[in-house]
Parts: sequence; C-alpha cells; structure tokens
Amino acid sequence: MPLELYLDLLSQPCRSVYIFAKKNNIPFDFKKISLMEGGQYGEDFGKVNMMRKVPAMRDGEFCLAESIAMMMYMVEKFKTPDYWYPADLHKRARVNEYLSWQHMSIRMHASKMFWVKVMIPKIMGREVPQEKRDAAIEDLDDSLKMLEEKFLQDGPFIAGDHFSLADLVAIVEVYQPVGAGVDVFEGRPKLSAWRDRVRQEIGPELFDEAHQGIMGAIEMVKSLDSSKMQAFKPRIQKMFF
Ligand SMILES: N[C@@H](CCC(=O)N[C@@H](CS)C(=O)NCC(=O)O)C(=O)O
Repeated sequence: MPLELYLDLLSQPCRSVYIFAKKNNIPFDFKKISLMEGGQYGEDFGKVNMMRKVPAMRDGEFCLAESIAMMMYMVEKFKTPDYWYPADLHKRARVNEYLSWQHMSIRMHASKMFWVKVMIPKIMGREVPQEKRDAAIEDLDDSLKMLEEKFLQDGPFIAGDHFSLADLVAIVEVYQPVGAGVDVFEGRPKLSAWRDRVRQEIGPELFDEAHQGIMGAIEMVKSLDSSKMQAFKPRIQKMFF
C-alpha cells in the first residue's frame, strides 16, 4: 500500500512534503484536506492527526505528524539520495542547524505575512493594526537577512555545495509572502540567485505546479466563503487585535 499524504498545497510544509515525495518518485495517495473549508476538523482526519494540522502521513497503521519528521521517515524508508540529508557529520549538522532554526524565524514570519495581508482581512473583515503590520514586515526582513548572511553566506545552498532538505524547507516558506503579493526577492540578489538554483534543482515544472495555488491565493481567497473560516477567529483575535 502506498503512503497516504494529507495535504493542502496552500500550506508550506505540505508543499515541501509533496515536492520531496514527487522528486524522489515515492508512490503516495494524495488526500486533499482543504484548510479553507475546515477539512482539518473532519472526523476521519482527526484519526490521522489529532493535532488537526497538515501535512499528515499514514503508512499502513502508522500515522505521523510534522513535515520534517515525515521527510526524514521517507529518507530512511526509501533510501533517498544522500544529498537530501547527507551522512557526512558536518554537512548533516548544517542541514539540522537550518531545520532547527527555521521554525521560529522564517516559518513563523513568512507565514504571518500571508495571514496579515490575505487571510485576516478576509476572515475578520478589517486590517491588522498598522503597528502589527510594520512589526510583521520587520520580523520577516530580519529572518531573510539571517537566511542570506548566516545560512547562505557566499555558498550556492544552505548546507554548502549541494542542494538539501534545508533548501526545500526554506524555499516553500519564502514563497508564502510572495503569494501574498510581497516580493521578497526584490533588492535581494543573493536570495534571488538561490531561488533560481533551488527551482532548477527541484525542476521548474514540479516547483511551479506545487506553488500554483499559493501564487493564485489572493484571487482565490477573495471568492471564499469566510463563514467557513470562523474557527480561526479566536486565534487571530488573540494574536493580532
Ligand atoms: N510544524 C508543522 C506545522 C503544521 C501546520 O502548522 N500546518 C498548518 C498549515 S501550514 C495547518 O494545518 N493549520 C491548520 C490549523 O491551524 O487549523 C509541520 O511542519 O508539519
């Protein structure tokens, strides 16, 4: 039986898991969970991931949450090429360093930008206060600066000479504000050149297919029925108002 991957490609960690499985020719059943329609609250999905987050994975009786854990599971189960998660002590440590850092930086700040610009005005019917919007931009800028100056430095990829899991996890996050209309690549030639290399490594066709939804998100969200997204309201209220 192939893996079951529960995904919504509007979600960054879902895109990384999707691209990883596709790029490595790992057979899987794509189980669509629409976050905009509250699919994460469905009864059956709760049995796969009680945290009610995507991505989620089922391999027979074994269920797993957390995108990075899923990709590491696939690395081991399917013996993917070494460059994804190198066996070399120092190269692996560089990948781990980025994967450990990104949760509270790029992941948090790039995602926040998408919510501030696209989701919250739709769900709440009003803008986030200006000072919180300014803080969100500042946080994202700081994270991108760190990605360039600490992690990329003058190298082609995060872990050095070769593309790895770290680049995949990074690029899907960096694209979230892009989907919200914020061109993070403008004025950042190092980041832009890295983006081009990563897209090339993944394969432009697969890269663009995985990002098609997020690139059309502004228009898509306009046509959504916001009453289906009311479950997000208390969390938004607590964080932004
Ligand atoms: N650390 C988790 C993050 C999962 C996560 O936050 N998923 C979001 C979409 S990007 C989600 O499912 N949100 C639904 C909700 O909060 O209701 C991972 O990497 O898999």
